Amino acid sequence: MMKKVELVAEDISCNHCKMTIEKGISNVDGVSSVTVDIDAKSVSIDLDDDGTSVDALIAEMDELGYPAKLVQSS
Ligand SMILES: [Cu+2]
Repeated sequence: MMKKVELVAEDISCNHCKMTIEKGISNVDGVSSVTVDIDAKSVSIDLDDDGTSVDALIAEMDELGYPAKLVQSS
């Protein structure tokens, strides 16, 4: 089952942030794709594994230096 998660992180400000987050989150188990929208400060994540929790994604965002909140998951 595919699952989508959208996070928002207020500290996203530039292309460096985008690249750091896209690289870091794509390394989390179960993540099939991740796209950062700099203007919206959003992180859109496609999961191919229901076992990957939103908490794990938010923990990785913390590790990367971008505290994040859940917008929605489906
Ligand atoms: Cu930046």
